[in-house]
Order: sequence, then structure tokens, then C-alpha cells
Amino acid sequence: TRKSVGLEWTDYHTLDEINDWLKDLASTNDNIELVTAGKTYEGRDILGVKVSFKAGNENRTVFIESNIHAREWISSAVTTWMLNEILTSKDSEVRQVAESHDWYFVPVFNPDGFVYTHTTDRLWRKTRVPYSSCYGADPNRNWDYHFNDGGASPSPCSETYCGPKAFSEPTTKSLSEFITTIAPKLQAYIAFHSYSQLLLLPYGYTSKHLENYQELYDVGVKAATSLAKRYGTKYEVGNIVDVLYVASGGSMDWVKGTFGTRITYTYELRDTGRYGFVLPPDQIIPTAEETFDSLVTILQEFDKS
Ligand code: ING
Ligand code: ZN
Repeated sequence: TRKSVGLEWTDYHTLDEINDWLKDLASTNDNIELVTAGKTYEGRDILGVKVSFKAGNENRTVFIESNIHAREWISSAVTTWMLNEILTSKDSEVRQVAESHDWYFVPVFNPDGFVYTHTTDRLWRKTRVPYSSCYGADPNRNWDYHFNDGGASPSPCSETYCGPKAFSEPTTKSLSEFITTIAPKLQAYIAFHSYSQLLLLPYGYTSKHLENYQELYDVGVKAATSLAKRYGTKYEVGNIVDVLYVASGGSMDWVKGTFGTRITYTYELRDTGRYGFVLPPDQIIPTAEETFDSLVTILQEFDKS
């Protein structure tokens, strides 16, 4: 018995609005537990929810990451929309996928940076930890797997500064500890970024294809096909290095390399550059709908095999 939700997807929301919504969901729904997945430099909690419709799905746990980069607002908007859809959809295929998995949704991986994009600089990307004359490390270059091994900068003023050492950032360190506690149960780790319309497979540090590259690629192509069905949005699928660039120290590389989680994808959501990071709010719902179609396909395909 849930009361009506207090988020709309016709506009972007602040951190407080998102967190209040998560807390409200958890306090009014027996299937939802509020989780504190980490802590930031400025002292904020990194909040998320665990959703579990029934016992027995533990080993089919899906983890959803978004907004590790502060300016990529569409990513957390899509995550919260998908969470709402999993709770409220009456579509039988969605219900089947929703209720046969346990879920973690952590909409804002970088709360300090996210708040800064709302108050001061809409295009801020990094954390807000001070380093010499600049602020912030790139939280998607700071994870402890092939740290600073290409596509990352050692200069504190760079947008891709990897930080002084792996897990120097309180956010990535505490999030990695949280993910470690649930890692044995993880079937899927899905990260959302923007923009470029790509469905990316590990790794970012090497062009060498990983062990299950082929199954991830094949399912990825099916996912891109189902994503395109609704509005014709085109995605390219491939290894990070092949379709984008070298980038080491990312969260997905760390999850794959450390735990061998079978299903690992990173989405680069809409668009291809017309609006870029400042995607108009009237694209939130269409982006979320098509993205969720593709995520449902991914889980259906892997649950078959
Ligand atoms: N893109 C990602 C970035 O961190 C990425 C691409 C994903 C790299 C996963 C490494 C691992 O650069 C954006 N737009 O941030
Ligand atoms: Zn990003």
C-alpha cells in the first residue's frame, strides 16, 4: 500500500527532493528499504533503496548506479523513473522482470558535485574535494582497478583527474565498501552516464575483450534494438575503448575486475550533442521509457540462459 509518489519526471529535481522521495518510498512500502550506500567529503549521505518483492531472488540482484558525474542529470532522472516503474507498472513482462530480481537503486553517486551543479556550476563533473588550487577528482577514474592506467590525468585541475590515489574520494571509497558487502549476490551492475547514446561494455583500461564479451555484446545489440523501437533512438554497442576512449579507474571496470559480475553495462544516454549534458526536461520521460525497455530486454535475455 503505497501513497502517490511525490516526484514528477517533467522536470529535474534537487538532491533533497530525490532523497525525500526515496525516504518516503521506504517508509510507506514494505518492499523497500532505505540504504545509506556511502558518505561524501562534505558530509552528505549517499542514499539509495533496496527493492525486494519476494524472498529467493538474492542471487539475481541488480545494482543501478547514476550521476557519478555531477552534470549528467538525465542519469538520475532515468534511474528514479525506472524505480517508480518497477514499483507501479502493470505490464506483465515488466512485473515478471521486476519481481524476479532484487534491486538496488542509488540515483546520485556524487551528491556534493550534484548539489554544486544546482547552486553554482551546471557543468561541474567531479567531486568537491579540494586539491591544491583546484577542486575535485573524477569519481569515475578513482576506483581501485587498473587505477591511473590510461585515459586519466594526474593533474588536479583536469576534468579527468584520477585523484592522489585509488579511493582517495570518500564517495568512491564508501560506495566500494557498500558494493563489496553485496557483491556475492550481484547478477548485474548497470551504470548510467550521458551523453552519446552508447551501450558500453568493460573494460575502459584495455581494448582486450573480456571473457564474456560475446554474450554481453550479443545481448547489448538486442537491447539497442528494443531501445530503438519506441522512438527510433539509435545506440552503438561495444567495448569502452573501441567505441569511446581509454578510461581507467571506472566503477564498472572495478566491479567486473574485482568480482567478475556477469552482467555489466554502462549507458551513455541521450543525446548525441545537440543539448549534451543540458538535455531538456521534456526528454526525461521518453529517454527513461526507451532505456527501461532495453534494460528489461537485457534481464530477460540473461534469465533465459
Ligand atoms: N563517460 C564515461 C567516463 O567516465 C566511461 C565513460 C564509462 C569510462 C565507464 C569508463 C568506464 O568518461 C562520461 N560521459 O562520463
Ligand atoms: Zn559520466
